[in-house]
Amino acid sequence: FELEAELRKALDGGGIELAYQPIIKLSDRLPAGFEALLRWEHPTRGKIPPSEFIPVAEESGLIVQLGLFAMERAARELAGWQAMVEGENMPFVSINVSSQQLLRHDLINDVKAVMTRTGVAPGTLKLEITETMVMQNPEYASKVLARIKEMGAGLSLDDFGTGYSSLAYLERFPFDTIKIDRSFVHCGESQTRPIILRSVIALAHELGMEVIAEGAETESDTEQLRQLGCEYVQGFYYGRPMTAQMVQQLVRRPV
Ligand code: G
Ligand code: G
Ligand code: MN
Ligand code: NA
Repeated sequence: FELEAELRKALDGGGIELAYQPIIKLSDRLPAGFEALLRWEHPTRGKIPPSEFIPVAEESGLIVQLGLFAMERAARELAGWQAMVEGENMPFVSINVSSQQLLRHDLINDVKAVMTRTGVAPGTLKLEITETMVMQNPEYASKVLARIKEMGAGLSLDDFGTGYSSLAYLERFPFDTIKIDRSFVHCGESQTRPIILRSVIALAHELGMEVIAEGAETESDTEQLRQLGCEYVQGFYYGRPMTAQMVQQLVRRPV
């Protein structure tokens, strides 16, 4: 079984889809947007998790094509959902970007082309970028991200709280959103974690950024995050990654 060859085949012939996980606004408990996540259903092997095929895609360079596919598909589906709702309730979609797309490919023109072709509302297509990606070439990354921001795409700093989480990233790059990593969101009995979370959330807000907490799995996680000032959560408590069809139902008839 050659994963790389199979992935290439799937990209040309089908089997790669997107799942969407709702990002809930805590003030009204409605989905404000969705994170698009790649899914691969192999004809004989069944579901292959991203943790298996993303590394293969990155090593082979297929990630560039895969990432473009995901961006185009997500934007197209988003434009369809936006056509069904009122202006102020426009959902957004955020899409994961890999370092090869950011650093070794023409991400600026890809984003511009996708936004033009699909006609998504300004500011509603967001890119998720990790600190590890920008760290590889901060100089270049900051230029690319500034251009992408100017074009009207959103920028989320993904996996915040892992790695170095240098505060310099908040100052140096034009992120409008931080996504607190799920390894950092559950407070349990910890005395210190809520203090750190509250400060990080307040800091982000004072810098004009929004905060999404990832991996909220229970009612009590969610309630605690609300009390700490967090406005958005993404996690199994409110919803697992779902099909585009399910999103359409959700957007049309909010629960
Ligand atoms: O949904 P799940 O937990 O299985 O996703 C695992 C990881 O796969 C995500 O955290 C993300 O880093 C990666 N991933 C999913 N979709 C994409 C994508 O479209 N592009 C890139 N580069 N990574 C993705
Ligand atoms: O790396 P990134 O932040 O893009 O990863 C998002 C991943 O986190 C998705 O694969 C998604 O399936 C997973 N995820 C989302 N919510 C939860 C949750 O509440 N618990 C756990 N364990 N994983 C989650
Ligand atoms: Mn992500
Ligand atoms: Na994350």
